[in-house]
Amino acid sequence: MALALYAIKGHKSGFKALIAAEYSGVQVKLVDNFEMGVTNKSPEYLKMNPIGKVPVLKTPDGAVFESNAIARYVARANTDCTLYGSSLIDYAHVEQWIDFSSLEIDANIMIWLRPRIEHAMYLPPAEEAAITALKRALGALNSYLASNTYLVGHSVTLADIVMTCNLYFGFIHLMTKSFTAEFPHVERYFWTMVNQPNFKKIMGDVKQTDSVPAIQSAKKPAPAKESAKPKPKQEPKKEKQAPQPKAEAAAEEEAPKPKPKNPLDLLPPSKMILDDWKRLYSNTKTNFREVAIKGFWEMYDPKGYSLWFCDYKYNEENTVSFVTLNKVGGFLQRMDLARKYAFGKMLVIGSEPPFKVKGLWLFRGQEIPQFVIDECYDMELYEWKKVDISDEVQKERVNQMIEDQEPFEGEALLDAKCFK
Ligand SMILES: N[C@@H](CCC(=O)N[C@@H](CS)C(=O)NCC(=O)O)C(=O)O
Repeated sequence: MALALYAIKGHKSGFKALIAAEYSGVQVKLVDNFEMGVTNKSPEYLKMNPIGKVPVLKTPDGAVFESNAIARYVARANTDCTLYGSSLIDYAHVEQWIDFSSLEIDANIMIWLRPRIEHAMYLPPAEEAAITALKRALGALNSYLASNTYLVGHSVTLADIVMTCNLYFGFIHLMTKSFTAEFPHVERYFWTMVNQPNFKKIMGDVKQTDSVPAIQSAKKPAPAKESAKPKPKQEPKKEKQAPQPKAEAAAEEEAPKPKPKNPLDLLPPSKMILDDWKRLYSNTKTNFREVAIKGFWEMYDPKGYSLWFCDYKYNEENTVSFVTLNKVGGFLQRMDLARKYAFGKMLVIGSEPPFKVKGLWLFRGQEIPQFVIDECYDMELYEWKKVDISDEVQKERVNQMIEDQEPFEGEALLDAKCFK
């Protein structure tokens, strides 16, 4: 008789046991009528797993909880199965990689992911530390995989199953191609594994994410007091719950709704054509002050547009240069929705950590557009101050930010990014 697995469909935790079962030939069946939040809160379920989490495996000898323990049980339930290698040292190495993938990879991925697919608290320093630790682990894994096809020996073991399932959530939700490109052996390993027939049967076609989902949590750090304080709002969700197999997810998609007009399109026309400014900015290669900056002020329409300085509130956390640059890069990516209505410059300042992040933004209208505040969660990580263009000092600061003047406020620039 098949062992009963209480698990969320399409979730990596259940995949571990199901893939192990494909290799070991042990019969495991998902409990059909399992309902998250109901079944796992029932008294019978709590007898099997007192914390009420999933998955749980029901066996004739008793229930097992914790997804790795369940996968171990399924691997060992067939004594002829080679998922543990063939020697004591193989066995130790399988356990070593299971622990590594759980503690160094999965734990960090979940810190990064939970505020984005659940309503877990979003703490920028915790996320930054998790991404740094994840990159360190992926770097180590990458070095190992440069000269090894599998984690242990010359065939798939339980270590590969658990590692691949843990990487799976990273690949499908968070780690875009630009993130994983730094770890080519991990990429090669992951795609080789998910294309093994026993993996594919359970996981289906795996597609790497091309964006990082927005924060869902309303429990973000409270914004500091300032004049133009964007209000925290619940973010649009990329996913509402644990990932489901593609077909199911597609079936649940709503019919497209007609797109409402952006209120900024209803403003009185402006003499300033944003694209003309962006073109002038991009095409000016020399004599920037005389050509681009002068041109900017000639074009600038203070009735139709407003200028804003932004200042990152958590500069003391910017201790790792690439993490800081990625953070700013992510912000600009998420601003994509405002391309028709905005131009921005973001400076990463300082020659050593902690780096300061400051920016200048030009927005259509007199306020920071509400849809930007609503949809780009980064907005509340910055203090925003409207530029007073009657103040020559502020105007000169605008010029310096547009032209990436170095030193800027007495410091070297680590990088300057433009949103146009
Ligand atoms: N370490 C556990 C984690 C299990 C876990 O966090 N399960 C989540 C679903 S992915 C859950 O049951 N959450 C419900 C809850 O926290 O009450 C494992 O690997 O099995």
